Amino acid sequence: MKIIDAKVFVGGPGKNYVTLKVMTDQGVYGLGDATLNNRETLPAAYLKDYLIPNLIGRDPRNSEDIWQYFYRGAYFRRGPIAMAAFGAIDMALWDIKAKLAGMPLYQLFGGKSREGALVYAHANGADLEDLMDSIASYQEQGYKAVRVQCGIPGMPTAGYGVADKGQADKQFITDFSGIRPKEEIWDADRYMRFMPDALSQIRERFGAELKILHDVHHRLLPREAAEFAKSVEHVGLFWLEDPTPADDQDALKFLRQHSTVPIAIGEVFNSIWDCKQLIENELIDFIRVAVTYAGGITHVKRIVDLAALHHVRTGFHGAPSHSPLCMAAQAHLNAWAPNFGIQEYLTLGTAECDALFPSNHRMEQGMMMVSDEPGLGVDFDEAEASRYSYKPGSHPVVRLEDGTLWNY
Ligand code: GCO
Ligand code: MG
Repeated sequence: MKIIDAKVFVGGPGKNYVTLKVMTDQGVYGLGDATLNNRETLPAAYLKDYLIPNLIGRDPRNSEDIWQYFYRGAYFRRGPIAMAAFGAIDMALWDIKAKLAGMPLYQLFGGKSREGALVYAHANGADLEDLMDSIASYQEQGYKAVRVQCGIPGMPTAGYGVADKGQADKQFITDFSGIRPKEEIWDADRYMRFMPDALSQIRERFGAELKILHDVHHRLLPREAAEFAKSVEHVGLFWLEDPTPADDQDALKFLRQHSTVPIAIGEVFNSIWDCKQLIENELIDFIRVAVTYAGGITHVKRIVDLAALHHVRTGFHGAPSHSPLCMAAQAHLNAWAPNFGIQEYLTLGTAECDALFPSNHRMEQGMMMVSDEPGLGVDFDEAEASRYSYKPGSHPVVRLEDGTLWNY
């Protein structure tokens, strides 16, 4: 069996999905995702200029050897662009393998460990009142877990993950007004004064059952993060996400000495080497890698297995920018993983997106139900794809009030 061709498509409804289609001489094809948010053209170029010419002619069933060939063959290790490109090929090859077996992908990992995967939605508000309404609306839709982000009084710009007043139900996607990032202001003192009490009020209003998550988005210093974590312990958070940038993995030891709040880190990591120390030293409780950004199923499954040895559960990244193909790969891992924790979920569900990526993956009462179709269980409509093209966009950058550059 041989790979005879592969094509890359860039575009989508309000996003720049990078979709790889790998064709074989037996008519079976596989789909993979290389959507690196805000840098989408780069994995697409890597795929087209280097990887695809070296993929044609290979046996698609040898997904391990092909992964090693590209990873080791690059000589220069890791990096989000390369790992997203390898990830797309890897996903497509697992899709082919499972289609050949006539089984949904999770069967090749060891079958189902659960019927549905718990997901969390994104509630937000320009102020606490808006945020409370947003949480209530997700609860009404059946969500059992909600990430809560709130505008901070006195802070000149809204803050991470927060929409304008009355706009909380708008999905957060990239700003497509151009390639030059907007700027936001961060003020740790105002945040530290406001957010712990806001979280307490949310717990009081919604009661003990709601799983509450909060994302600091890499903005605190290690000492501030420890103080913050300590001050929200009584809230009983499901997790506190990215309290510090985590480039300095040792810094998390300090936080751990001061608080038992569950910590989730890893959405910006792209290899097992980025999280090995955090996992082995048991400095985190949830690993947040995404199958696309971290080299595909072959590599992420290794991370999940390492995490399982250290009581670290999964909480895969699933921001609005993630393609349904990445979400499907994660749905199959979620169905199997003995150490599954939760899944961030925002992608599926718009009519245009469903038309581009038809699938039977579905949501039921705050749980993601995996498709039983052979393979990843997602198709790609090329005629729909021809309606979309690449749109330049960017994440904001963040500064302190005096102009110092900070972490988005
Ligand atoms: C999350 C993330 C995202 C990122 C985005 C960057 O927890 O979902 O923090 O919102 O900001 O994925 O591309
Ligand atoms: Mg995050």
